[in-house]
Amino acid sequence: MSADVHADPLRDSRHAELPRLSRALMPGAAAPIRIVHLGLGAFHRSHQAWYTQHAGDSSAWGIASFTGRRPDAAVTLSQQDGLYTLVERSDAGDSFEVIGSIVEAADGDDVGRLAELIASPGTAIVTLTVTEAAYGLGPDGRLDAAAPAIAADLQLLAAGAAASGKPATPLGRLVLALAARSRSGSGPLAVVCCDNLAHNGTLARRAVLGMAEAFDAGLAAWILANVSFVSTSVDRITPRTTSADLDSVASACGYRDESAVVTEPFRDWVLSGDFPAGRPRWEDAGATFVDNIEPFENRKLWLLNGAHSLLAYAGQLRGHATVAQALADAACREAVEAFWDEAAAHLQGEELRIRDYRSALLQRFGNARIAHNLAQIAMDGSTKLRLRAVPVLRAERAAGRTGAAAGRMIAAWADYVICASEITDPLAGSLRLANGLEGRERLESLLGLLDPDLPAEADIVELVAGLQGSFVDQ
Ligand code: CS2
Repeated sequence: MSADVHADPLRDSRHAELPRLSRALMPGAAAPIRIVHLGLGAFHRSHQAWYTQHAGDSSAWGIASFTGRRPDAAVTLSQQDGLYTLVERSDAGDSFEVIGSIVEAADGDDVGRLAELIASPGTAIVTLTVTEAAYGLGPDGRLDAAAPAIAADLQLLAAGAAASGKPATPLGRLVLALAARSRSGSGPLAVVCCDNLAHNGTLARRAVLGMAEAFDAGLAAWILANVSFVSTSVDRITPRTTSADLDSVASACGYRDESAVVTEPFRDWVLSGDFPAGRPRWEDAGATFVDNIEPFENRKLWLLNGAHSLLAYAGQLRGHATVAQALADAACREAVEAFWDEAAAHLQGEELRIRDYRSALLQRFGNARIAHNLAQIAMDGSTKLRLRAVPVLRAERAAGRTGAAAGRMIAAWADYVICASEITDPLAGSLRLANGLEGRERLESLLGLLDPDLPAEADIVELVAGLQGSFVDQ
C-alpha cells in the first residue's frame, strides 16, 4: 500500500515558495533504530509508525523502513528525513500531525543495509506489512514453493554464496537478513506480522522457515529457537494518498510534504506473543496485548475486511467507485448486513462487543471524506476471499445452514473476475485460464483457486452459481 501520487507540475509551481518538510524545519532528535520494517506503504505510516510515536518511550525507538514494490517512496521520505504529515480525516474536518518515528527510509532492494540493521544488537523488532499475497502461502496455509517469485528466491537462497542476484520477495530478503543476525551473535528478536491474515504470526513463521530451510537447515533451527513470531490484528482505514491530499497539507501546514498520508481517526492494534529483546510501550497509545488473539483476528477479518471485499466486488459491479458510495446502495448494504449476521454467529465472547463493532463499522465505512477506492480493495481477491469469505461459508455449513451471504461474496468476486478488464492477483495466470472456460466449469475452476476442495462440493457450486448475477443488471 504505497502512496499513489504522481508528479504534478501545477502543484509544484503552486507551492514552490513553501519550504519542504524536514528535520531542519521541525527540529527534534531522531530516535535510535531499534525497529526494522518491511513494507513502507501508507498503512505502515498511519499505523505502526503512529503507535510508535505515541508510545511513552518513543524517544528510544526509531524505525528503519524498507519499501516493498515502490522504491520511490523511500527516496521521497528520505528527502524529508523520514518526516511526514498524518492527516486524520473525520466528518468534522482534518487534523494534522508530523510523525517522526521513521528515522531511515530505504529501498527494499538494499538487502545489504537490511541485513546490517537486522544483525545490529540494537534491533529488537522486525515489523511486516508486505500484503497477504507476499507470504506465498497456498490454500493449505503452507509455503507454495511453486509460486514463481517464491520459487526464484528459493533457488537463489539454495545457491548460497554462488548465487548471482538478490532475493526479490520480502520473505527471501528477511531470511538473508536473519542469517546475518544469527552470525552476528546479536541474539533473539521478534518478528511482528501486521498483514491481514488469520494466525498471522504462525503463518509468517511457517513462510520464513519454509524459505530458511532452502538456505540452510542450521539457519532454520536458529530461527526456531531465537525468533519470536508475534500475531497481531491491525486496523486503520488508509486509502492511497492523492495529489489533492498533498495540496491540502501544503495549504493547511505551510510546507510541502510529498509523503503525507490520510487516514481515519479510528485505529486498533491487538498483539499476542513475546518480545525477547523488548518493545516500545505501544499500550500507552492504546494497543492491547492478549493471550488469545483468534477472536479479535476473526472479528476484524470477517466483519471489516469481509465487508470491504464484498463491497469491492458488488459495488463495482453496480457502478460504484468508493466504499462510502457502495454502502449507500441498499443492495450492497443489505448484502453486507447479511454477511455480518452469518459471521457474527461464529464470533463468541462478550469482549468482542459485536453490536458496537458493527455500528462503528457502518460509521467508518460511511465517512465520505475518506475516498477509499473499491478497485484498490479488489486486488489480490483470491488470497483475500480465502481468508474473508471461505471460513464463514464453511462455518455456516458446518452449523447446518447454507452460508448464502458468504456465497454471495464469492459469486460477486466470480462475476467481477469474469468481466474485469484487468486483474491484479497472485493467481492472475490461473484466473485467466479459468476465464477461458464456460459456465459451470469456469465457476468450479475459480472456486478451486479459493479452496481446492470447493469444486467437488456440488451443493456449494450450486449455491454460488445460483447467486451469480446478484449485482449485475439490477
Ligand atoms: C482492505 C484493508 O484493501 C483491503 O483489503 O480491506 O486494507 C483495510 O482497509 C484495512 O485492513 C483496515 O484496517
